[in-house]
Parts: sequence; C-alpha cells; structure tokens
Amino acid sequence: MGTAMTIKPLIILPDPLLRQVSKPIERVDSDLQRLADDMLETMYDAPGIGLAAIQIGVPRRMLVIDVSREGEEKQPLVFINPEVVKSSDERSVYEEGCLSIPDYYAEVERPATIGVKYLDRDGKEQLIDADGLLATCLQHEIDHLNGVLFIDHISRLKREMVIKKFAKAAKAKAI
Ligand code: GNR
Ligand code: NI
Repeated sequence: MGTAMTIKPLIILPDPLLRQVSKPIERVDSDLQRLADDMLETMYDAPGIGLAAIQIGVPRRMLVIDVSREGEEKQPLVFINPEVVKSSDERSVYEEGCLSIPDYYAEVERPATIGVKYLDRDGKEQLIDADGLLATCLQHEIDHLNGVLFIDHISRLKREMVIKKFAKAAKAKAI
C-alpha cells in the first residue's frame, strides 16, 4: 500500500481549463481522499494557502485550504461540493494572489463573512462560518470551481493587461 503524496503540476493562465465549471463529486472514496492529499501536498509545496482541483487539471468540486501561520500547527481543510449558504453585507478587502497567475497581486473586495455547507474528507456534511482570511480564501477557491478567477473582480483594464502578459509568456515558451 503506497501512501506517499504526490506534488502535481499547476495549471497556469491562459489555460482554458481554468474557465471550466467543475462537476459535483458523487462519491467520497479512497481515490478522492488520495486526490485531496495530493492537493494539500501540492499546495504546501507551492507554497499557497488554498488550491482547487481544477488547478491540477481535475474538473471536480473539491478544494483544500490551510490558513494557519508559519510556525503554527498545520490546519489542513478539505471542502467537497462546497456551497455558500449565507454571506454578510459587510465587505473586506484583501490583497489576493493565485498559484495559477504567478507573481500578480491585486486587492479584491468580497463579503467579510460567509457560511459554507460542504462535505469533509470523510464525506461527512459540515457547516462552517468563516471570516477573515479563511472567508476570502474560501470565496477565491469556490470561484475556481465556477471557472472564475480573482482577476475577474478587478478593473477590466488591469485584467486585460494581466491576461495579455500571460498569453505572451505562454506564446514565447511554446517556441
Ligand atoms: O496562495 C494563495 N494565497 C491567497 C491570498 C489571498 C487570497 C487568496 C489566496 S488563494 C492562493 C492560492 C490559490 O491560487 N488558490 O486558488
Ligand atoms: Ni487561485
């Protein structure tokens, strides 16, 4: 029985996979748990505080998050088929980045607090009230499940500049 986790290659802009809507997960089995563990390993290696399955090329509705700080105990979280069931009128602004859009950062405004219903790594239904960085990160990841990127929340001018830059870089790499 192999238990070693695998670091998977990340999908980068402008890969059209990032615009795909991910499909619900029908069964939480050992294959899915292995995928969750590989996603956590890939996220920690990057390093990042969240990762959606589509970022490693799997169009399924699962994401992982760990917003614990460096030096603190790790707090890996697995969210399967997450659904936002409530969100606050209060907004908060964070400087966001994305492992699929390396080295670009921008401020994004989102609901400060959200409630999310999901299945955990054991397939058990859970409800979480999230605020702060966890709320922001959860919304960033749930966006990925719907083919939405954080640059979709910034100005059109900035977004088009970023997309152009990454399209150019991909073209140069292909030669
Ligand atoms: O590592 C990440 N950091 C981050 C910072 C602010 C808001 C969202 C994030 S998520 C990002 C990892 C990632 O791209 N997840 O999809
Ligand atoms: Ni991202």
